[in-house]
Amino acid sequence: MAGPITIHYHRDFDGMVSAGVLANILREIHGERVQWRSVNYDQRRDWANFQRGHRFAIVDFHFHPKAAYWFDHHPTTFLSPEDEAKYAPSEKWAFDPESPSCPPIILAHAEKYWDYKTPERFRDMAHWSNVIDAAKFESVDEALFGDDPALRISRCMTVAPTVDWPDRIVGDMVDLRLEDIAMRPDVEKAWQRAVRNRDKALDHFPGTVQWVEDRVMLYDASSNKIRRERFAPFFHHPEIHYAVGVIPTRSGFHVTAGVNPWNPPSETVHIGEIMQTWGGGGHRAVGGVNPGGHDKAIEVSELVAAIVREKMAAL
Ligand SMILES: [Mn+2]
Repeated sequence: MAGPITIHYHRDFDGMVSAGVLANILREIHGERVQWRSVNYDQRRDWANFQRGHRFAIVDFHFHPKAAYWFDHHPTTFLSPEDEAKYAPSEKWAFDPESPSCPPIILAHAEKYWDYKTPERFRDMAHWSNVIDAAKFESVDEALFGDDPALRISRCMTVAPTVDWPDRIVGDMVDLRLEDIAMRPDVEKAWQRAVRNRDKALDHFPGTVQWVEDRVMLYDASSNKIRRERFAPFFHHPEIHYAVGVIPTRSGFHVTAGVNPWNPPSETVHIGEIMQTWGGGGHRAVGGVNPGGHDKAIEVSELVAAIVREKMAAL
């Protein structure tokens, strides 16, 4: 019998569910001994040598040709044309960039290839993975204030007390329901802290707004002192169609732009294509670019906002 297999997963809600689901499947169907650990973007630097000599699986993260099992839905999954050439759908690998999140890919695959019977709690987790990863919330209020167990656990990730804390959540997801996990005292404590952060971020946001014109907003949240909440623009200004802003990253500044999911215009512009002008990218609805220093990021954000306004006016 081979040694244990390690599942490496993307550290967000659908990534954790993916790890829990695959761990359950490998244990129940394949009789594997399974462990799990999250991956982060820094580990892409020496991707070819990732976990060399070990048996591993990867879920909701970049394709690796040595992965014993691999499942993902990110269109940017292949780090090189060489890697992409090594991929073909198989009994152990599946890729579906159309899937809103990763767990449904794994469950469909296991039912098809391994005669797996998906338990109800995994259907529930897969449903919430789709909602959260594709931001398909019914309203801005649900996105910000929803307290379903899945939304609590997802928001807790913003204040994970230790790097290996998500591993404990995955361990619970293998066997427990979301309701049971959300009731754990450490999850409840993290949730309370995350809620306080959210409320601070919502309070801070109006001070970052530069202007709102023609249903386009420009904001500058580049200060490190400002807490950020992804949907704050649409909470404070539900009438806008687009928000464009600057936020700090670990290595500089990021210009982000996105459509209001709860008030899209009747005809949309392609944000990802606009961002390509400065070397960025993204989808039609949302995109971003890292133009370098602070002043450059501010300049690019102003240009992006102006282009979005122009294109909207021309529709
Ligand atoms: Mn993910």
